[in-house]
Amino acid sequence: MKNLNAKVTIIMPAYNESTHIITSIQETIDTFNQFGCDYEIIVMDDGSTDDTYQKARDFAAGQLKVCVKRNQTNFGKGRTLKKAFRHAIGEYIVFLDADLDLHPQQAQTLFDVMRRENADVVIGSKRHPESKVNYPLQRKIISNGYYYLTRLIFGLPVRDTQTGLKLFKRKVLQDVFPKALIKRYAFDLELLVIAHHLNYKIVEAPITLHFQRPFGRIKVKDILVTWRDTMAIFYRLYILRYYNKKHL
Ligand SMILES: Nc1nc2c(ncn2[C@@H]2O[C@H](COP(=O)(O)OP(=O)(O)OP(=O)(O)O)[C@@H](O)[C@H]2O)c(=O)[nH]1
Ligand SMILES: [Mg+2]
Repeated sequence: MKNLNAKVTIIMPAYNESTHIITSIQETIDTFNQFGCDYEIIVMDDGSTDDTYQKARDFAAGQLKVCVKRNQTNFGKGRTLKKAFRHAIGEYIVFLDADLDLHPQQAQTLFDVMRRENADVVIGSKRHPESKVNYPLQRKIISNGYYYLTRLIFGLPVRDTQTGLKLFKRKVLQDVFPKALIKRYAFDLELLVIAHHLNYKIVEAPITLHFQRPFGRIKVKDILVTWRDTMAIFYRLYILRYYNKKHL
């Protein structure tokens, strides 16, 4: 990372992350200081109902490299990332979940893979053979089901689209975001489907995942809506050819 002579923007979407947010920002600062590259962190509160925003803002007051923004109401992660990207000035953009399931140190692996494989997008993947993951069986089943489904329909060259650590070259997001409709669910998938459709090279990297929440926040309703939104991407890609159209 030391000889990376371009700025990195880390976007951290946060919804009701009061318990983790300060450690999460601090760990990210420490990590990127260690990396020795130029960086900025954008924390984007997504209309949290707890004091995530206040905590982040107070903490960031003394920090030059951290900026905190917020949505007045809850938009969902996808729209939150898109909005944050408008403020980003880095050549490389890292999406990092605020719950610290994935330590920011792992961004190094993503940068290594990007360089080695000359990739445009590198995504952390729970299904990479070298990944160390420890998460509940129920989530594994959901994740497997989703993998086979998306593989079958979209032929994406990846085995896990959902993990909360991703690295993009700036150009990719500039091209992809305007085309994305970003329903609340299936947003990660839509970004990758469009990037793949535009012939950007997407590669997976191994991650180590420490599941912080004893019970994930996913409910049955979420799975059903994700299914619906996934089908909508299918429809737009193959039937409407929506992603081929020019979008401003
Ligand atoms: N659940 C949720 N997360 C959001 C939202 N907006 C932003 N986020 C952030 O998006 C990231 C991923 O959300 P998580 O709820 O951790 O999703 P997950 O990792 O798939 O699920 P968990 O197993 O519960 O951790 C976190 O940093 C959240 O704070 C939202 O509307 N809902
Ligand atoms: Mg999480």
